[in-house]
Amino acid sequence: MYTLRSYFRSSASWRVRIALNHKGLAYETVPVHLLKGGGEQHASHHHRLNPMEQLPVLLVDGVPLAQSLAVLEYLEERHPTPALLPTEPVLRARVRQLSEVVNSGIQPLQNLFVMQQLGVQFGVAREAQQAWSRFWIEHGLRALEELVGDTGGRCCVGDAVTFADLCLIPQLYNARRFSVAVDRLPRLLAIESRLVALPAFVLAHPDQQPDAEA
Ligand SMILES: N[C@@H](CCC(=O)N[C@@H](CS)C(=O)NCC(=O)O)C(=O)O
Repeated sequence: MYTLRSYFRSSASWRVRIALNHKGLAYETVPVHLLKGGGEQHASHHHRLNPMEQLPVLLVDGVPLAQSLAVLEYLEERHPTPALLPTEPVLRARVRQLSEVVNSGIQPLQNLFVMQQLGVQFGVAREAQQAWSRFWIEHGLRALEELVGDTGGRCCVGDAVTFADLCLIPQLYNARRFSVAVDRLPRLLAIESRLVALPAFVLAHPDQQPDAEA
């Protein structure tokens, strides 16, 4: 029923992998390499599935769904338990707020295509591209660190796993890849240490994916 077009290090794909695992849903992974041959996401077959030429794409009986948060909302509606959103409306909005800090406030600014275009269109050197990404990751994660001071318990919002946690974990992984000083984010690190022990998160980690590379 479910096929996930994914790349092992894609943070947006990672969010969906955690959700599928958390809800105990079987799925087949179809790896799409984001770098090989200029990026398989730009191939015409993938373009037809997602004209944004991005991952993830979740095929539901062959119907392509993209934009990871829309996919998470679909999974939550179709498979409500175990839930990834609280029931109380303000808390649901909080979860979505925190998720969007990552989804629209960080990830799009540090995405591969943005960095590539900084180089190709504007002649930005590799080190400066990295500094650009690091800046946006630090900016967003510091906001998240403050926010979980109000909303957080064992997880980003309260004590149960929500969409916000699914967004946080891959973004912290990216932060380390860009040499962000994550030790300045103690609340986020404490939440991370609890989440990474959960089976749904363990199985979704890039190292566990069929296309994992050293
Ligand atoms: N808002 C989108 C972001 C999707 C996205 O940027 N995916 C990245 C991987 S995490 C991608 O496919 N990048 C391809 C590229 O930059 O060319 C979502 O949540 O699905």
